[in-house]
Amino acid sequence: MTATAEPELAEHFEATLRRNDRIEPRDWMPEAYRATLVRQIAQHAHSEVIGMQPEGNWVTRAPSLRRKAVLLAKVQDEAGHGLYLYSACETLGTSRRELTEKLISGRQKYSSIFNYPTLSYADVGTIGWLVDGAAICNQVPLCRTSFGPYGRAMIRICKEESFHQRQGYELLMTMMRGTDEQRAMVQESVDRFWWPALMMFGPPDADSPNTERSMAWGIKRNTNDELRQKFVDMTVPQARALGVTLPDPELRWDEQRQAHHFGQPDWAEFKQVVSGNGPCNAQRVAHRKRAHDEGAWVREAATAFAAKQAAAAEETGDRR
Ligand code: FAQ
Repeated sequence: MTATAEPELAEHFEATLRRNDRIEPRDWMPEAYRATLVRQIAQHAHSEVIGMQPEGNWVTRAPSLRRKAVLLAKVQDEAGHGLYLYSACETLGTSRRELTEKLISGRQKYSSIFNYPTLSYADVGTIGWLVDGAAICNQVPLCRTSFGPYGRAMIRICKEESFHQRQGYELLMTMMRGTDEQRAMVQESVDRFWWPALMMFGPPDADSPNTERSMAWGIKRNTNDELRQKFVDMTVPQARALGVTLPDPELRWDEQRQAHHFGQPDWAEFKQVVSGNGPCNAQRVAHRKRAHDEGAWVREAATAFAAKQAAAAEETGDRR
């Protein structure tokens, strides 16, 4: 059998992308495509796992049993999303252990949004509404991403994120129907989360080094600015229905573009946060490292149990 030459494999890869078919783990792929996917999927997985912390902060202080049960379920869903995504990375030859080590040693990123503190219970609702809302805008197109395991994981994740978004909106709506103090809590929370939510989509297209190539490979289906615009257009009527003001004096409907005009987030702050200098970066990573260290005995026990079972199965097989 003769080995297929690389130009032929590359042509097969390109033809698959042109047909809008999926690339699967055993298919040949350029190393840079593989590396880009591992970078993006790992960053996404880390975001889901670190993203459990800000809301987890309110589990013990949720105001009712119902709210506590909903919040616990939501936080657990995020852990599940992390696992689907780490598994997608494993199909590319990178283990979850390796990725976790990179996260806790600060060599891999996670979403900037989770470096902001959750100061009031209203933040649970705002995260559901704005953060999960932004996540859905960004992730629905990723269901059509060119790498099969990533796209399939995203389909399931998006279904759950859309439930999360609704629970956040319902929580805020309940608070807005409450007392003046509750309404003020919601507004204060929205004021803090609006700009960081816009930053979740990444730098403006002109400053995004990865977008062009990721779009050509069908990993990303839209640019950062396109998705940010979509999010603003989707959120403005929701804010109106809720009765909150979005803290952007430039925000207005642009009749000509049939889209909202909006101001720019503080990109210098974004750079600080993604370089590890956000308000909670050190705390988030230290917490993740502590949980990882404290779980070492569980991993060791599971490995020893699996080895014992394999040895027992081998022995039974030998006797047959
Ligand atoms: N935060 O060239 P680009 C969630 C980095 S999940 C931190 O534009 P790209 C669910 C970027 O990695 C939220 N870093 O990069 C939930 C790159 O760095 P590098 C996470 C950021 O990849 C809800 C550099 O800047 N979602 O919220 C950020 O083409 C509630 C240059 O940027 C995903 O990960 C940022 N915001 O586009 C959980 C979705 N933006 O590695 C709990 C998948 C950019 O070159 C509670 N990811 N960077 O040094 C994506 O769609 C893309 O990776 C983008 C960035 C759009 C985030």
